[in-house]
Amino acid sequence: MTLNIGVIGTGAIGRDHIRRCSKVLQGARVVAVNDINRDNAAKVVSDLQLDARVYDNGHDLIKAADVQAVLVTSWGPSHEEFVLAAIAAGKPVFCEKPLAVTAQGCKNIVDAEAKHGKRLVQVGFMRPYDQGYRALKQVLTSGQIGEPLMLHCAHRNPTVGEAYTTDMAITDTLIHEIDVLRWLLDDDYVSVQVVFPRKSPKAFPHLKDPQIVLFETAKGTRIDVEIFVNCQYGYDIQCEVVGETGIAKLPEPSSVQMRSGARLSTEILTDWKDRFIDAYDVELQGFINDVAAGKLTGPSAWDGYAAAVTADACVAAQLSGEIVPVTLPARPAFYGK
Ligand code: NAD
Ligand code: NAI
Ligand code: ISE
Repeated sequence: MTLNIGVIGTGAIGRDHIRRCSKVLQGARVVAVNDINRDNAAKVVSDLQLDARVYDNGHDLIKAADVQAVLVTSWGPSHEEFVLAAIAAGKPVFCEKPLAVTAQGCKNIVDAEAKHGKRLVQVGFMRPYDQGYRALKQVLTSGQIGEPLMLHCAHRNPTVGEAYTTDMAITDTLIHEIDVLRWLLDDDYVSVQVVFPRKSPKAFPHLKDPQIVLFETAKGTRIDVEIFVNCQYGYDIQCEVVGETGIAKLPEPSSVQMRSGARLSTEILTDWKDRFIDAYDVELQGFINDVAAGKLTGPSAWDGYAAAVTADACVAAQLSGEIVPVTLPARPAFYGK
């Protein structure tokens, strides 16, 4: 069976996901595309030589009879509306992070999905599909370094555009760590504080960059995450776990070591598309397979909600400078353990 997919949002990641659904993955094809900028959508169809119809709005695409599943890759503030419409149409939907830009928006989705009675939503949190994070989790669960006591993490982008604002460091960037560290540690956050170091002159005047986010978890683990989105030198994701008896570090992406010009060097990637390319393939193939099997198993709307509750607390902590509690309601039975 081939799954007919409709894609809303044909920007950077929308185009990349369309490419992988059309050229890399098995069991799916893109039959419909939409973007608020129609030329963007039409260009993807011609560039990739797709047999796909361009829709003038996302809601018509969702309702189209030949669209069996929906990919939402438009910008964050539009996600909630499209995911709710897909649920109303009873169609499985893969939504890029964030599921919605506020916790209330995610709660609306969780409530609609529960009312529908069956999981229809997968959120594009791809890091738990990354081989490096999986290997790190394996080390932690094997007990080789004892219980985790502290984590030192960094999320660095070379540059960001002028539209990127201080709160997006949380809702767009840190949201990946918020999700993956909860999964890695099998723990929940209880409080957060944000501190602002000296500002980089490379950032636009309205943006506070870098930032340091300090979490405490229910088990008492302390986490510091540096977010630095104008670091200039590369796309760099770091995660070091300090345990009772040792230290475990996220592996670097593999790269050829060079001796040249009196230097020993390895390459650092510069684009998020390359850093997690395999993880994106695995997460989306998982979605396609799960839709065919009739049961979604990837990151759920509840995971999207849990991340958004934490993100709301982080944004409040940015504004107040105080330590802000993170309070997550108990997970409903609908979403499993
Ligand atoms: P982008 O700005 O390049 O592309 C977004 C596209 O969506 C644009 O073409 C825009 O015109 C379109 N769009 C916006 N609102 C729309 C609407 N209401 N209906 C239809 N189209 C709409 O952004 P991007 O980098 O591709 O990011 C898109 C989403 O993917 C974001 O939510 C982002 O957080 C997420 N993302 C996730 C990852 C990841 O690592 N998982 C990486 C990049 C982006
Ligand atoms: P982008 O800006 O390149 O693309 C966004 C696209 O959405 C644009 O083409 C825009 O025209 C379109 N769009 C916006 N509003 C729309 C609407 N109402 N209807 C239809 N189209 C609309 O952004 P990018 O980088 O592709 O990010 C898109 C989403 O993907 C974001 O939510 C972002 O957070 C997420 N993302 C996820 C990544 C990941 O690693 N999982 C990496 C990068 C982005
Ligand atoms: C982008 O949307 C992503 O998801 C990238 O993974 C992240 O590094 C970047 O900061 C976001 O803007």
